[in-house]
Amino acid sequence: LAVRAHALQNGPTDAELFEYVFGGGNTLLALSFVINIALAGLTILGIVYLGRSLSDPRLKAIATALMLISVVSISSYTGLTSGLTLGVIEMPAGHPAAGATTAGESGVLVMWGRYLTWTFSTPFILIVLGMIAGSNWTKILTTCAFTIAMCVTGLAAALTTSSLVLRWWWFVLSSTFFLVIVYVILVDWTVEAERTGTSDLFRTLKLLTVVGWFGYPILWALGVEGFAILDVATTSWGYSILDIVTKYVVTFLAMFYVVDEPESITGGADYGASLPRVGSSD
Ligand code: RET
Repeated sequence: LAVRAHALQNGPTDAELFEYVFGGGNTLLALSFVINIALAGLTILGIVYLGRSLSDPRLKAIATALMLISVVSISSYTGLTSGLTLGVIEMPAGHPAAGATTAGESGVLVMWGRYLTWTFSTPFILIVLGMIAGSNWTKILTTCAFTIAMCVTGLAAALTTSSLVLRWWWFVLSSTFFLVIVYVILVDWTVEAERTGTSDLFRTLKLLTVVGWFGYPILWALGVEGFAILDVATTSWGYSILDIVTKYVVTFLAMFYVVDEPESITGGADYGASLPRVGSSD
């Protein structure tokens, strides 16, 4: 990491990268960052407004986890916008983008801040899904650990310049961790949501999450990090649009449900609810 940090320091500075993105000619790339700052900000305000009268601690925990997704996101996109979490790296021999130049330096633009910050945002998405399904903390924390492993190895895949084979080996490792998460969502949590009585909401969130999350490795493979079929601006828009679906759309769907049908999410006394279940006498 120290070597990597050194290499990134010897590349263009954050000020040079900011100038490259916002100095004209890269408007599309710039917009893909700024739009998400706006959407994350609006989502935070939306949660504050919708959740203003929540009283149950379990529902408050879900709303807080939802808010943290956008808190991480607004910080992530601020990092990309400022150029701080962008870098220019030279791809290894044999990579389709080997020999490319960006902002006067040899190499391609990597948005490494994206992979870094997913490490902090994706666990909150899984906490929300697991809590809505009424799962236990062993399974929830297992998925959190695997998403952290997935994102860190994804970061390694993006930043490895020593060998093309190792870049793709990191990709395989990351994808394996991803499949663990998909398994828990599709198998365990689907059954648990039925038992909890939240399967109507869970089915929608599951679809958006599983389909949306598969978009990320596909985009990685098609983008500049992988086969370099898509250019950087298109790749960035791809990630930004996936983020809109997997974060803000998921957040508002969950938030409306939490507010409209609180009793089905608290799941009753078995799940530590402090709200009495509607129609129950205890
Ligand atoms: C990478 C590349 C390596 C292989 C795999 C990946 C998966 C990334 C995913 C990211 C999800 C991000 C979300 C962010 C929202 O804040 C790292 C692209 C499997 C699934 C949902």
